[in-house]
Amino acid sequence: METSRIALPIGTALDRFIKNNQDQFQYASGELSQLLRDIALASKVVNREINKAGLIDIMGAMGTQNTGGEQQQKLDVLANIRFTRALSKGGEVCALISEETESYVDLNNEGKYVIAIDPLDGSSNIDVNVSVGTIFSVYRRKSEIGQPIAAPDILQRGDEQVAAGYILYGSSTMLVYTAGHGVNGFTHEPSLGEYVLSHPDMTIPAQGKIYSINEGLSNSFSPGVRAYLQYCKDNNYTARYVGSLVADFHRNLLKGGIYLYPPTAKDKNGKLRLMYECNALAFIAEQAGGKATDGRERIMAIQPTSLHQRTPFIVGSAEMVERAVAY
Ligand code: FDP
Repeated sequence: METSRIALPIGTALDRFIKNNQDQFQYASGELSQLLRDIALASKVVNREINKAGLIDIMGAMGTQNTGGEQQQKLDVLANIRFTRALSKGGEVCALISEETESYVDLNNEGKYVIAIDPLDGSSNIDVNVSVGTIFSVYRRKSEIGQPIAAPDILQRGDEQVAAGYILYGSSTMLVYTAGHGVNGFTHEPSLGEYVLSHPDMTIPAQGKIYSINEGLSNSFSPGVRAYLQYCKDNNYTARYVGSLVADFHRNLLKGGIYLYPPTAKDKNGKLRLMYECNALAFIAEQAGGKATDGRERIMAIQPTSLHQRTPFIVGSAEMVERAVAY
């Protein structure tokens, strides 16, 4: 009898995959792969906490606000602590930009990398057992190692990312990342506590039938956005909107579709953050064959001028994004 019939292979674990593909990392010297492993480990801890939400007292608001003036949830704060701790202990990161902290966190002058992270995205979905995510971008520092970090280390364009990814805490937990050589997805195997390669070489269909947008805000969309939404309806597209960016992005990546968060009356520049939400997803989208724009230029070409800058965001299947921009 074939051995694989009595003992199914578990596949390639994330650690093994990273080691086998070490040469795909720019400036491969081991630190970047260690950093990814640190993120993966912290995400497993966060995953464990999220799974217990409802049983222990970690749901609900902290009573504090984040940089955007939004209510911080206990799990937001917890996730921020977990990722900050993991990344500061590793020693590879010199600075950390997070949705949860006003300024960047200065970690270790010897570190080679700068991380921008939204530790827990979609926080309004935490209390109701709907998918949430973590989004991260990795940049190489520009200043000399050993020196204090400076503005050019922090305010880098998306095009300068050396790796980016997200973790989706959904019906299963997945980690999806790119280091600039395609996109690979790993599913968390809870009994082993390992991420296992489940979605090698992910590509997004050039055209899909799904559009994702908070249409409740449509009264304040521009005529162009409204016309595009009408086009979607006229062509029998299907509307899908979880309200958790990672979940909406992930679904469209797998099935083909478009996600839009345009300017609104409340958020004149859109709601989403360039540095720790849009850039990472734009990098993944482009690596998978899709597109990401603010309606005028590629997301990754935008030069950030502040840490918590917002941007309109249109991302997904290439042909759908092109059409939306034409409107
Ligand atoms: P949330 O406010 O719940 O954290 O980035 C924030 C975000 O969620 C995204 O995850 C989500 O796609 C979007 O905001 C939802 O915004 P709306 O409620 O305005 O649709």
